[in-house]
Amino acid sequence: MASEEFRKRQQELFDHYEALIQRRNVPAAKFNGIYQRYQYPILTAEHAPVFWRYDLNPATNPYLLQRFGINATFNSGAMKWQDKYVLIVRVEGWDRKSFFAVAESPNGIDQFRFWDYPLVMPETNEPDTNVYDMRIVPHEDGWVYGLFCTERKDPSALKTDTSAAVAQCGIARTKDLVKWERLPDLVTNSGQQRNVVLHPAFVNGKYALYTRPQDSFIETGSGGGIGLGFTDSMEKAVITEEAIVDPKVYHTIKEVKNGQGPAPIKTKHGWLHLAHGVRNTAAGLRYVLYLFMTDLRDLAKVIHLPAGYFMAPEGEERIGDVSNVVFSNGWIIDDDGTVYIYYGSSDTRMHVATSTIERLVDYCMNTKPDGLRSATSVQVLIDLIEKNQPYIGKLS
Ligand code: M1P
Repeated sequence: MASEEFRKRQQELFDHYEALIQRRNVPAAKFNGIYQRYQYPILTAEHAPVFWRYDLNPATNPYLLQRFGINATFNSGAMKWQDKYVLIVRVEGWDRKSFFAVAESPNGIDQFRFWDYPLVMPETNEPDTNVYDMRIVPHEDGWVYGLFCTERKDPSALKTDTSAAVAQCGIARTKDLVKWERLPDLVTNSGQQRNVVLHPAFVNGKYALYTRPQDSFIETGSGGGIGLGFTDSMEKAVITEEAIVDPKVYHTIKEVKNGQGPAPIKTKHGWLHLAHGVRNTAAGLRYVLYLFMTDLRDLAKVIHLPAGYFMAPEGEERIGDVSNVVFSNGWIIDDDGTVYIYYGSSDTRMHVATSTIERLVDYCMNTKPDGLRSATSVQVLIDLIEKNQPYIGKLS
């Protein structure tokens, strides 16, 4: 029999949870014309159902203690599924293990509610220590693929080194987002892979994958850049050659490393890509998002690459478990051209920003590329000021 206090606290937990889920999101005050941020994060650790976190039986949990702690909900794959906006969320427990769980919303900007059970991801013969950052892609072959990072302890690490890991690309597929078939991990020539993304269409009868070859777990070393490779099959995916499509570049937002975000969107002007770029600072790594476009006929050819970042961490986004990070591995495009950009901030929570295909393509095609020197940036600014002379101080 539950105590009065137990019942009261239980009621508070349910009320708090329901109020959080029902809270309507509102556009943030600031708007840069490119995309609209929203005031509230769409998912936080507190969005995890009460029945995931508490044993609700007063006989086995008389003090109503939290039994399964959720630390963060971030870096989510995204797709439209049966008219709902669904995220395959990276949920991380207090034990530091990440797993996937589906959250759905009726409108893409608020009321995200987790499905009752987390996703059960089958393992290969080599069990995963940690899985995260799924890119979910409905491919033209009829399957919905989830490509994610699988992390295992580095078998060649010294005994004293208890943090060295090997990251590789795990692959699974589904028809209903509930039952997943695990396929063998991607095989490439690179010792480590993260941020591998399946292109949604066949290319010359092959599956195309964006990769991110790297030498060690954190450092990309010689392999930095977004690569592109092809495989005949996803049931035994092997990439023998990776062409670097978008390299890391000195003194840019992707000086240290970069990685493809979600699968690119096809537009009439080219494939639209969202990616993250990383640079180093005295305060540690800084992760920002950027956009670029590739040729419709030649996926390896970058045709538009605006200078700098498209989105950088702001306000509370700047702070979390790994501060100064925005990271995206999911976006949804609606039939009316609205784009929902889902991004995680500082490895802690999820947000949405909205835009349209027209605005994002305009941004890509009409923002100057990086001239790679201060002087070239100054010239771009002067050109704009001069172009603006007839309009300064007047409303158009
Ligand atoms: O902690 C920041 C990000 O670090 C990794 O990204 P990358 O492979 O580009 O360094 C990922 O672990 C990502 O999940 C994380 O947000």
